[in-house]
Amino acid sequence: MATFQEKLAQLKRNHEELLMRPNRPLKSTNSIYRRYENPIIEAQHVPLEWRYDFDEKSNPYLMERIGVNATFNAGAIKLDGRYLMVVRVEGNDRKSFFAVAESSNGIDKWRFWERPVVMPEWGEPATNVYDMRLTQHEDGWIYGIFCVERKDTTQPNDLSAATAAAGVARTKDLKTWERLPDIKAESQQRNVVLHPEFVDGKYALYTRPADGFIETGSGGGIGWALVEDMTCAEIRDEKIIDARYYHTIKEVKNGEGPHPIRTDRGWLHLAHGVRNCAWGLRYVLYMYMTALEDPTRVIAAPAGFFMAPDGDEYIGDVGNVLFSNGWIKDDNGRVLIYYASADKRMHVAESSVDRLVNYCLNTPEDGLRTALSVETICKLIDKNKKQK
Ligand code: M1P
Repeated sequence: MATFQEKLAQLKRNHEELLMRPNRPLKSTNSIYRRYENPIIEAQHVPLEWRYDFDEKSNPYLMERIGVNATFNAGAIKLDGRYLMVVRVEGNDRKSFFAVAESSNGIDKWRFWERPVVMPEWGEPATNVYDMRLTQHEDGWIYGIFCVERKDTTQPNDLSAATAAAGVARTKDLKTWERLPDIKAESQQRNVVLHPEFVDGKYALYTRPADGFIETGSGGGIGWALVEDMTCAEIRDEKIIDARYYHTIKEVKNGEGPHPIRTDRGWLHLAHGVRNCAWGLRYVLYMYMTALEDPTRVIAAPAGFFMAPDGDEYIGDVGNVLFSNGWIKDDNGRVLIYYASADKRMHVAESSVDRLVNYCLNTPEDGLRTALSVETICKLIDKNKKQK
């Protein structure tokens, strides 16, 4: 029988093997992006020190003491040549927290830093925090905006009643975080994202107004609001820039993903769209572009989804969900899209600015009626007939 020390050594070897596992690109099925074979961060990547008590006296069976359920919905940033993700780590107790993971190539060998992020509280302590969007703003700070969930005390008898607000923190190194006041808003807010540049001398926010915690209700889609000061931000004049629409992939709700990427042709956006079906809510990723001189003016809106769950990605805690709140543009134009499947684990897909812009500017828009979809296909057939 293996001794405690032998079992511990084996556990550490297995963990190290997982962390060092190389990943390889899959053949692209659409020439827009290519997925990678393995998820890049799973619950098992979380350091053993966070989960196991290594003391034989108190843990003779070498049991896992603090289980981790999922690692998903990560914000991403490239800092001093290092690829970093602020991962949403969810314990078996359903509480999410943030933890930074690092890779030297942005693809594989991701490793969590020694400790999770200790995020200072602001106001009424949150029950849960999640889905951080990172923005290196031209003011010199890196901002993290995330969902702050609290019990809705106005409905004491409904144990599922909650409120969502946008929490804000800023940092220079992802190690020390200064918590700022939550963004004031009339409606519930999730999926709030800070634009990387000043607009008219103000900070610009992508918003997602909602009547309730789950239902967006009268909230019409992805909104936009300008604020003077991130240390006391308030959403006042909010306008919808990317509306949800009947019988589209964003019929029920949508939300901005990571902050948009500046390109020569406009701002490149990644977002998620949600529709309902007999299986429940289906979350897919879609793209759109807005004008450089006016980031609220949509200049391209390719029809349908850009990425939807595939194979094992369907299965997890919340099936039929792809979600992305992080991507990184390299200096050579490579774009690494970090996305989570089924609220469970992180993946990467690779593309480039040129490809994504070409995809956005040349993919037909949604005609919103079946006859127009057929007309669009027929036009393409006719065009192809002329190619000899
Ligand atoms: O379960 C799917 C997603 O649901 C929520 O997203 P949204 O606010 O757009 O509905 C979030 O809880 C998100 O974390 C989760 O992945």
